[in-house]
Amino acid sequence: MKIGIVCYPTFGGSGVVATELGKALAERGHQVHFISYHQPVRLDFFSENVSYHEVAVSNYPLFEYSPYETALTSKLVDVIKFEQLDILHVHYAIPHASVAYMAKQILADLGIHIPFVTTLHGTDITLVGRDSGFLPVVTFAINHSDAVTAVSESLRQDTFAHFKINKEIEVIPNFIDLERFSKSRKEHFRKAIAPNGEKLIVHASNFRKVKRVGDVVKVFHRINKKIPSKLLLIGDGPERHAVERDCRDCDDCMDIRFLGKQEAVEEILSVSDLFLLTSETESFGLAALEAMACQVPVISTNTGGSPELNIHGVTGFLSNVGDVDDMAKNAIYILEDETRLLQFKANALERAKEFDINKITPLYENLYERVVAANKILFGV
Ligand code: GMT
Repeated sequence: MKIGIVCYPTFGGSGVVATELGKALAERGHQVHFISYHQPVRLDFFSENVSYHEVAVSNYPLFEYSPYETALTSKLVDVIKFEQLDILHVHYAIPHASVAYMAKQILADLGIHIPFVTTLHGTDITLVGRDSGFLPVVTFAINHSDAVTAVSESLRQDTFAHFKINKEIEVIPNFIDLERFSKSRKEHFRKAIAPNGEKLIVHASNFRKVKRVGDVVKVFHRINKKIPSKLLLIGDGPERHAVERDCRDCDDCMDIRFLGKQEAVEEILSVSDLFLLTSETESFGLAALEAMACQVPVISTNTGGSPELNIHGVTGFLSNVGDVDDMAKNAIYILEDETRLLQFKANALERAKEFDINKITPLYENLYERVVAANKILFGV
């Protein structure tokens, strides 16, 4: 199949999922065309089945806000026409779903009928999409997608709750490449960070408000009082500066390290003992899945799709949003007993295996086949 993938190229979860899916599809023999305004971060290799098409964003002085949607639509029309794509898969509804709809209409005028699949990732529904400034467009674009997927049952329910949706939404969860995300021996790294055998606690995110990174630090203070530990914070984003500044005034400031954006997250996860995900809402929690694949148990909030991944008392624990005392209590329970910690680590890996990329990619392939077949019946092409 010839598949076009539209995504955000940044470190965000939707871009990572889109890129890893495209790579897996290419390995399975499909021709994959990525279309974005920047080369996706994980698209750092050459494959004869992968092409990248960059959208040039105009800086014409009249535009205070560059019309990215128009540029992306034109690029889609051009790539779909020239490369004769069979299907388009857009990740994150805003603005990709409405752009795909527009491109589809332009191409229909030219006698080219391409179907598109929209994957909802989370904040496009739970935060931004619900905003009245976006709602009518997002609703329309979802309803006019040829197929819609959500990354968890919770996100599927949220979409029906917040938008007037008249079509089915399939759940296809996030997935993990277990070859890349596996525990590797990085003891020298662990020794450098935790020279006295301290436990290593880790958090990774884009430091947006929704992640409540301040809670991560609060949970850490409580853990560190009982069990000597170090906290590693991976990633960057709008809240980092404030959180980092607050940490500088803390007694255990020297136990907290801000690592910024990291390519080889799996190497850090490999030496970690516990992952903290304190989000207000998390449609799936890809970062937690990456940790679990590296045998790191998870202390998370119980909102959104987190309970569909993190099994309370088995792979970690779930607490109410903001209940840092409960999170710390659960973290200490896992960390204070070495045998218990090892059991939680093993459980985390077993759970992660259920989201193996080799199990999930065929679900997308199957969806594409159904959508393309239905499109053929509709247009006789
Ligand atoms: O805020 C983020 O984590 C980024 C965001 C995105 O769309 O780039 O992530 C969302 O999509 C991920 C991939 O499907 C999910 O694993 C994350 O849970 C989800 N984030 C939120 O719902 C906050």
